[in-house]
Amino acid sequence: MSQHRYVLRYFDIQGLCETLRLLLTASGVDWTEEHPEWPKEKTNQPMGHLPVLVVSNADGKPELVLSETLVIERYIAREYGLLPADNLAAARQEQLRDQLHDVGSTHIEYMHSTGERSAELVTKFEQDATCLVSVHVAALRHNGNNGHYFGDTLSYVDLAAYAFFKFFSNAGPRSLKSKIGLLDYTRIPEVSKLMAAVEASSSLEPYFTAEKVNGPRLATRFK
Ligand SMILES: N[C@@H](CCC(=O)N[C@@H](CS)C(=O)NCC(=O)O)C(=O)O
Repeated sequence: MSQHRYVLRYFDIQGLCETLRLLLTASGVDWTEEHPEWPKEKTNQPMGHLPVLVVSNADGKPELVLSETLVIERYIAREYGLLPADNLAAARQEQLRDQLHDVGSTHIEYMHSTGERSAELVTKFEQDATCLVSVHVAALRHNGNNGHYFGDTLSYVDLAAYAFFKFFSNAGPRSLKSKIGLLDYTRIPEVSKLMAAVEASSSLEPYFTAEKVNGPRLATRFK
């Protein structure tokens, strides 16, 4: 069992945090979530934004208050064996994860954009999402199309991809909606298999049980 306890601070939405929630659950660590009052609590965060992970020792004494989504994810994934110790093997996962993050970021930027920039982002989303699907399908096939990206167990990129495709399976906003169909995993057999494998993981049972009890989180606030 872990020496550490964790508090995840974020808003009560999927947003940037669903991969992290999956990682913390799959790791079987002691973690809870808090939703700070915003913007009242903004200046109390080390970098002025969320997510933040408070890492405490077994006695509950805070050791580190960590910011930046991808850094937090990798700290947890490395700590609990969801990223391999070998740097090259880890980099293979991280490049796939960053590609997912980039397409997600384009979507977020699109939600705040108007006019010409908005049209540019629709084109960018289409190009990048098309590339992403071909890269991820190739990676899943390369691993024997067994529902995992690497080997035959759950890993960091499995969880990140699960969160990503689940996010986009909710109805998309405005004109990006027509492009979001590119990421409809029910039409991509390799990704459907991944989604089923993640949902069948016993280590994630608390995550899926909580989702049933609490209902799925809102995909985004930016309507
Ligand atoms: N680079 C940061 C970005 C974090 C970020 O933009 N967080 C947003 C929520 S998704 C936030 O805190 N917004 C409220 C604010 O900045 O006041 C990360 O990846 O963690």
